[in-house]
Amino acid sequence: MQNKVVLSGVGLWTPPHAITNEELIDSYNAYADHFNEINQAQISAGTLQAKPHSSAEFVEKASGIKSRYIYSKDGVLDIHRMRPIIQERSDDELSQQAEIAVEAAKAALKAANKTAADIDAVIVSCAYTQRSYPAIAIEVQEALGIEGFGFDMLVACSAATFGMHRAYEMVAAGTARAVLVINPELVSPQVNYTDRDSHFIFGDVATATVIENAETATGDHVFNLLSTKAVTKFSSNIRSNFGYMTHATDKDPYGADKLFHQEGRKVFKEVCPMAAEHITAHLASHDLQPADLKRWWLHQANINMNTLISKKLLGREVTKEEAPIVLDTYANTASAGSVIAFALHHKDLVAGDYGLLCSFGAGYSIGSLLVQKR
Ligand code: CO8
Repeated sequence: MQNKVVLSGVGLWTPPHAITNEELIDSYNAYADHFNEINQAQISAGTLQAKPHSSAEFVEKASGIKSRYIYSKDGVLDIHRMRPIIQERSDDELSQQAEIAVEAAKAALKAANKTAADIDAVIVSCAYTQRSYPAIAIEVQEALGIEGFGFDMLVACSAATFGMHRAYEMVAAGTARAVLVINPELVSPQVNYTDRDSHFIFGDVATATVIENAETATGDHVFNLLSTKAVTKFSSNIRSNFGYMTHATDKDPYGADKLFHQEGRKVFKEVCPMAAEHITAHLASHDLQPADLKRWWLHQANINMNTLISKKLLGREVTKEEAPIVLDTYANTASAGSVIAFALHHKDLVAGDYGLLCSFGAGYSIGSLLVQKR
């Protein structure tokens, strides 16, 4: 017999700094002008392409993003640097990623009315970890004083939902009473701020959820976790080649292909139908129709993707109450987008209301959780 599982608390840590489209684009355009000036000879000879200007109007229209939060604003807008400045910490200090993970985790524990003693496992699940080992999750476990075990998981855009899936399975199987799933998405160091196609896409954030046995849940907003569904299909259309092998390949470890890059249009075309099909099948397994859901906490990569997916599902435009958008202020935060949407828009649901968290993107990967307010 499986235990009944609930999502009993969510936490959100928002960085103290923000960069608006206007600030980012002013800096990019100044960088492009400087690049074109110093490379004028090669550009005139046709051996190098001039960098065209980026535009705030394009960014908002193509993505819905108006601003993004960032862990460290220093350096990003400096046209001679174009990347954040983050000081290396000693091995005795809490790492940056663990630090933001702890902030989100504390908020989730508070919301779930839980203490460290109630948690049996910590999963840190995100697009990148700042090192391979020791696991960030184990560092967080230590910082919070949690017994049991912790491990890191990387599933890019679907890291948060897939991490919650693993927590669901542990609690259902009885191998953990409660699991803390944390998504410290410190992605700005991997953004290529000199690339016009992608410099505007990402922001930093940390989110966390408590997944626990229904019998122990005492939080104010508890959601029965009815089921999980996941699918992956290999694609290189969203890719970063950064990794430990660069030490042996004699290639530039910071070359453009080692940072985030994508074929955005292809991603859009291929992922939207996959996500709509996935969601329809997930709901059908519960004899539910899209119209039966009160809320959609969708992945936050692009507003036009969310509009298209929800139109495919419901046959009409969804309202912001039904499918909240947070990417206008947070931008794409890798796997954390649907969790931010949940964190900011779940308290008004009443007992019996259904909702769905769903991520989609790099991998490709799609992950969903069907929940019902208790
Ligand atoms: N400013 C002005 N014009 C521009 C710019 C710009 N910045 N960029 C492109 N253009 C121009 C192009 O040159 C093109 O011009 P032309 O028509 O003359 O050739 C025109 O605008 C249209 O270009 P696109 O076709 O590229 O524009 P789109 O409308 O497709 O919009 C998007 C681009 C916004 C990237 C869109 O395709 C998109 O969002 N696609 C979906 C992408 C997606 O969801 N990706 C997943 C992201 S990955 C993820 O979520 C987590 C991964 C792990 C985290 C990584 C963290 C670092």
